[in-house]
Order: sequence, then structure tokens, then C-alpha cells
Amino acid sequence: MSDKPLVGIIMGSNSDWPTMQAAAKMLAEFDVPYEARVVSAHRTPDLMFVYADSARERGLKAIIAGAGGAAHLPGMVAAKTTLPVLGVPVQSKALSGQDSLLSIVQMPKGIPVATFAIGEAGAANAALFAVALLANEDAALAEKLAAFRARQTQAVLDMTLDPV
Ligand code: RP5
Repeated sequence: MSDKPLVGIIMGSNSDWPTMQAAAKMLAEFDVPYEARVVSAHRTPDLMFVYADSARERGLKAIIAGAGGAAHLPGMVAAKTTLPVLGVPVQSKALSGQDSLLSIVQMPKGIPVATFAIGEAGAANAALFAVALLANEDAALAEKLAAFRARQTQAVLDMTLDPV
């Protein structure tokens, strides 16, 4: 795999980074090259358009977009690119991320955003989903993904419970 980013991780604010780091860490675990940057739908709309418009020609294969509150970033990015867009609802202070979730998941027919769980689990799963997409064309990555699943299965099988 080359060093050129294959996955773009974007988020509406650096306050989303503690959540979105879970996606970055997961991609790093699979040695998938990624880029991460702040791109805001509401506060840097022109940058968002340029980012989404140029993503495919820059070699990205998927975009993981995280946002909180009125979370329009994933949907607006999806409107400007035909790359798969994976949306991560960031947990908001006011409504605990319910607002983010509904803003991301309720896309109109025709512009899909694959929407994940609120928070870090969603960010990690979005990265795993991106790995699965890339693994369709990369046998070595598919093996790594199978090994990850096997380790996870074994970890659960090895779980013990403290006596009461
Ligand atoms: C959204 O507003 C961001 O995605 C973030 O989740 C939320 C709050 O942003 P900050 O006020 O922390 O910059 O655009």
C-alpha cells in the first residue's frame, strides 16, 4: 500500500477529534493511509465543497465525516462526491448526539450517507467499514480484517467473570 491517503477523515471542529481519533487509530492499526482535517459545513462551506469535489481525483476511496449538532457535513459532502461517505454522529452537549444522528441519517433518497453509531464506537466502526470496502480490492487487507475478527472472537471466548 502506498503512503497516499486512501481515506479522508473530516470533522466539523477540532472538538470532534477526541471522538474521530477512534477512526484514525483503527485505520492505522490496518496500515491504511489516511488524512485527517477539520472541514466545517457551516463555517468553511467553500473549503467543504473543494474538499469533496477534489476527493476522488486525489485518490481517496472513502470519506469518514464526523459532526455534532446540526450535523450537515456528511450529507453535504455526499452531495458533492460519488465516493462512499461514512457519517459519524458526534455526541453533542445539548442532546447527547441524538441531533447529530438524526441530522446524518435522514438523508433524502438519492444521496446516501452510511450512518454509524453515536460517538467513538461509530467512529471505529466507520473505519472498519472503510477497511472492508478497501479489502474488496486488496486480498492482504482482507486477510488482516479476518485476523482482526478472529482475535476479537478469541478475546470474547477468553472472557471470565469474577465470582460474586
Ligand atoms: C459542529 O459543531 C462540530 O462538528 C462540533 O461537533 C459542534 C461544536 O463545534 P465547536 O463549537 O466545538 O467548534 O459543527
